[in-house]
Amino acid sequence: MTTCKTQERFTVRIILFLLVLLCIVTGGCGGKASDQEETAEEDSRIKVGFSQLGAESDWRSANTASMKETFTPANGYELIFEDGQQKQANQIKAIRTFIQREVEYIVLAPVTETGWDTVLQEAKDARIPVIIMDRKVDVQDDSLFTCRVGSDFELEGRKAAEWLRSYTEAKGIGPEDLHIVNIQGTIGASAQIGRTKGLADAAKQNGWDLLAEVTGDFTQAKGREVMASLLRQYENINVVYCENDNEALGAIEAIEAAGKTPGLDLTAGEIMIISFDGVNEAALDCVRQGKIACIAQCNPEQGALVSDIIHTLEQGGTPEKISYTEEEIFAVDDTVKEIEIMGTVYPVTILD
Ligand code: GYE
Repeated sequence: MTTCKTQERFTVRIILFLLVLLCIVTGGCGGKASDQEETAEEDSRIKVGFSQLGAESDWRSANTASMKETFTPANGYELIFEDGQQKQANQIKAIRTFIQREVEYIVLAPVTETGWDTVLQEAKDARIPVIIMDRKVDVQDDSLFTCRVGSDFELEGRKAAEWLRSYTEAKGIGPEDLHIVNIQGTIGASAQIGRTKGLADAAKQNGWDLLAEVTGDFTQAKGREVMASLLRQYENINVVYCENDNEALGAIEAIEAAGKTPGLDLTAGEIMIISFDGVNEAALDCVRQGKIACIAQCNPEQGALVSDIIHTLEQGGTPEKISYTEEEIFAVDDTVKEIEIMGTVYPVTILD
């Protein structure tokens, strides 16, 4: 059904464009040629509604920028952008507005996984394809969205945990000597669910002491606040697993304010920080300084991938249901050169 509508629109656009072109060539329509060209160009733009979940982190700002840079009039798009400010209700409202405004595609970066069935059914009934970007949606019926572009968050978590396992093993630190706290992302967000699972599974398998899991909401302020309170609660924390870099920057502030040192030398009493994203320059600098030991990259450059999907759909094609972004692992210490997860080897990029 969706494909039919897309083809219809494609044909209408071509006819419109040819008609205007004919008018211009024959001079038959009167008026200025440039006005007609402009109208034709505006009519041929693909109307896209994008519901972004918020602006909580540097990753999010980079992701929004990637979308805005891609979905421009020069690239043949009209973009309607809505910021959900971390609230699912706002995102649902935005989707309903997009439907009313008869956009041709909806792009949704969902704040949490569940609760989307009704509104996505409404979009489907209106025959508007929905592309999920970044986090996942957990819906009863997968045909409620056309496809998803984003990261494999559990894999990111496993990579970070495997780096920690390899590093501490190489340094002769026993698993029972790792006392870890997890500053989680926004609860219920795929990036939180996957990264939390990656660590929890590894802790179980390796016999690590996972002291606490507390949300830091993916923000620097909350990361700082949560870390300060964890330090008061537990004396023996020596690893902090932050589910994004903004939280890590906040955790570093709290650790230093408590007179402790973020670093890689656990035997000297330093506290090791592990994190995700690798977008923020300040966080990458912290890696260079050893204040963050390892970052599992999360790639926010997803605008072009979404645009490719729309082009495929415009031509009547079927995009992959899920496309994952390519992601690296960053560290400064070269003890761990690569890690292996389920038979796949991932090299570690050493920053200098
Ligand atoms: O890691 C974090 C952001 O969903 C991948 O959300 C995204 C995460 C990202 O706030 O910084």
